[in-house]
Amino acid sequence: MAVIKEITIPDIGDFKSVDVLEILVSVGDSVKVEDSLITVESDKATLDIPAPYAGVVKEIKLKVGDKISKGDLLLLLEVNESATEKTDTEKSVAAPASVSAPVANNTDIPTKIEAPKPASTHPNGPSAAPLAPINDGRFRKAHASPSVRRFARELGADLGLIQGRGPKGRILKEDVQSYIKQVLSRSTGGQPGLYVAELPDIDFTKFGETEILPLTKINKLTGRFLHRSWFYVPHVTQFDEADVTDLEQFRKDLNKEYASKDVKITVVAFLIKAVVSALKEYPRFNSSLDNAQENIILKKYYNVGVAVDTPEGLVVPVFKDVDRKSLGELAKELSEVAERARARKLAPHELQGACFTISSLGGVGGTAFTPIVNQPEVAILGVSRADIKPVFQEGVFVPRLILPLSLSYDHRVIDGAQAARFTTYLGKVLSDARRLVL
Ligand code: CAO
Repeated sequence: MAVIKEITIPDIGDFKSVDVLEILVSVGDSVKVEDSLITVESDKATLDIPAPYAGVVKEIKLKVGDKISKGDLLLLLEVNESATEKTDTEKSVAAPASVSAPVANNTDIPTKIEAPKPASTHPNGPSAAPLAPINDGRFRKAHASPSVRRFARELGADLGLIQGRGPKGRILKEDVQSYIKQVLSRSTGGQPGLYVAELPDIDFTKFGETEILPLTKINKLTGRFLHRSWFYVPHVTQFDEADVTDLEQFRKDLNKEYASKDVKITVVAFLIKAVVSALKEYPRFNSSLDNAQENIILKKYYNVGVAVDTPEGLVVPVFKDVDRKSLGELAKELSEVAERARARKLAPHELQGACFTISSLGGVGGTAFTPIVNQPEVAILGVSRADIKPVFQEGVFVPRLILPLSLSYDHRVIDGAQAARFTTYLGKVLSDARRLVL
């Protein structure tokens, strides 16, 4: 006889109040004992919660993003009563099915999901596109749930080569599928696939003393996003200079006025204003390329990300609707948000929805750099330290404060001439600061 069983979160050891990352079943699905039901993630690892019985999913009581702990109700499962008398094997699955950690030095990596190594060519035969052989180190470091790891192993897909489109860059089952499709389609098109040579595991202690410094969570997440952008976006960087002599004087004057309001007008606040003006003049810079690479999605809102250097690594909070904010409001928000970023107190929504990013290293130094486009945006403005330079004006050299600009852009969306026009325009508005605040 069929009965409805309440399936709760089993004892998952150190995992308390962890995030539900993925729900792996839907209402109406039939599951077998040990099939993965959901994936959760803590700071250290991801793990799948398995089905303790075989049955049909009747109702799901959680959603992605919920925080769960032992005993929380997961779902209602219709099971045959005889199946609820657990066998010895079934009892052993009260604990999570498998755990995987994105951290390279984590020792909890399960051996039970390790499948035999695939051959270096796809099983379809010698004419099929070569799949790069799985590099175990790279595979282990990839951010994916145990079920996706198992799936990738079965297909012989190296997770280390796959770009994740899930939350926090996690690799989803669909990402593995589209990777395989891509490799296969390359073979049918007669084009050679992108074959990345394996990274050798090097024992540096052979050459001298070393120390292991684990990357922070932010380092790892940022690294994945940057790598993805670097991989997909054909980058070009346009360098230019803006004469900010008058802007700097204006900023100093304003700061005298604002001193009593406890707000410091920074260079970055002006840069945000200048960027909005340039995005309005050149709307193609306020766009994204769709994944099919068929259309450009133009945005009619103005959200600007600003890279903030924190002790844990680089974060990019997003300042929303900056076209509607005054210079004073932007300056205040910038200092408040940068402070919270450094204290790791930003909410996820504060890091989303940017149209364009500014990376200012002006407070640190340097003359130019080549920032990586924060994909799906199509351009990023790098700003270096302003310096006094001699500028030839009306027959004489005069000292002017010159701000170096480095605009990296996605060459699939933006042509070189457009980029040069964009930075020329930026230079013009930055040299005429009063127009910016009108
Ligand atoms: N030229 C000359 N001086 C500059 C300048 C520039 N382009 N930009 C800032 N400065 C000055 C400021 O005026 C300030 O001087 P005072 O204290 O005398 O007024 C000083 O440098 C410090 O500025 P700051 O950089 O701390 O503050 P900011 O408001 O200009 O920038 C923020 C804020 C959050 C952008 C910055 O603190 C930061 O984190 N920058 C690093 C971003 C980064 O890491 N990018 C790299 C990403 S790519 O790997």
